[in-house]
Amino acid sequence: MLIKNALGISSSEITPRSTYMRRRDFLAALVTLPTVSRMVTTTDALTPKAAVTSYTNFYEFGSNKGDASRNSGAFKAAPWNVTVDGLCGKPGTYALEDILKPHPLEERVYRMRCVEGWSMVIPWDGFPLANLLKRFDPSAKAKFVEFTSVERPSEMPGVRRGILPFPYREGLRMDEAMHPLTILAAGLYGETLLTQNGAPLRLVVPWKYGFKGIKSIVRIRFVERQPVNTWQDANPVYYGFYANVNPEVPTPSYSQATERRLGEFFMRHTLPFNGYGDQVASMYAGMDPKRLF
Ligand SMILES: Nc1nc2c(c(=O)[nH]1)N[C@H]1C(S)=C(S)[C@@H](COP(=O)(O)O)O[C@H]1N2
Ligand SMILES: [Mo]
Repeated sequence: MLIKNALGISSSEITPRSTYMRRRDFLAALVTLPTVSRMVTTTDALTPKAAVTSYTNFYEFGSNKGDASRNSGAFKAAPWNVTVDGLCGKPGTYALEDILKPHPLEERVYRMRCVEGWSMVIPWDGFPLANLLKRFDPSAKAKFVEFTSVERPSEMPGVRRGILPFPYREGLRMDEAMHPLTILAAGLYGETLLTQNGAPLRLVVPWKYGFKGIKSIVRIRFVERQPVNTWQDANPVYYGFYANVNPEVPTPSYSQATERRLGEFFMRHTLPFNGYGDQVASMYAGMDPKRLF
């Protein structure tokens, strides 16, 4: 019997079956991912995998860092469908395998910065969002892209308690969505995503605060108007739409000038656009920097 994961990769092709079966008891469908290229955007050391997979924000499972790894036993990331619709010529609902098939995974080592003041360096396995969006033939009227996370009360204790206005939603302006640094990730550290990191498919936008990186995506919609993202909906004083990392603009609860890299003792200075300014700043020319948050 071949056991295939959501990506259609047979694990028994990669590891000896006995090892796989043993591992499977503990890790459900964690599977090694083949990647075709590597883009490293920082000389900073990688954050250890144990930290990346345990220090997470995923409010559908609770508001504490360990909640999504502890409280997600009932969550099923397969089978999985993604709907792409709105202002485009070819809307449709596709199985995850068909979403991923035309897009070979690349390793992208990105700095990540949460608005709470911590940061990480993560080797993602993903592909440019632009490549996916183009397949759906977005119309000229589409100015923004809206993303929606799965909402399953029976599998998600944070959803049952209504700790945020779910389903979790996010948005990007079309040029941000099409930017070559913007990826959809299906894995990290060479393995399929664990639930807590947004299995089976999540957004990664390295010049923005972490909350833009919406997890467990089920819908991508082309829209004309700027969408309302969940954190802005919950608390517009703290959270904006653009959420570009900006050390000059403090939020009511955190100065954004410095950050603590997980695993390090000393604080680091936060860089404008999280250090990606040379690649992305031109998209915001002429805009009020206050609005960038
Ligand atoms: N659906 C969903 N996506 C989400 C969140 C969430 O609560 N729900 N939290 C966001 C926040 S605040 C951060 S910092 C990143 C964290 O991603 P990581 O846990 O994989 O590092 O996920 C983002 N995506
Ligand atoms: Mo965050």
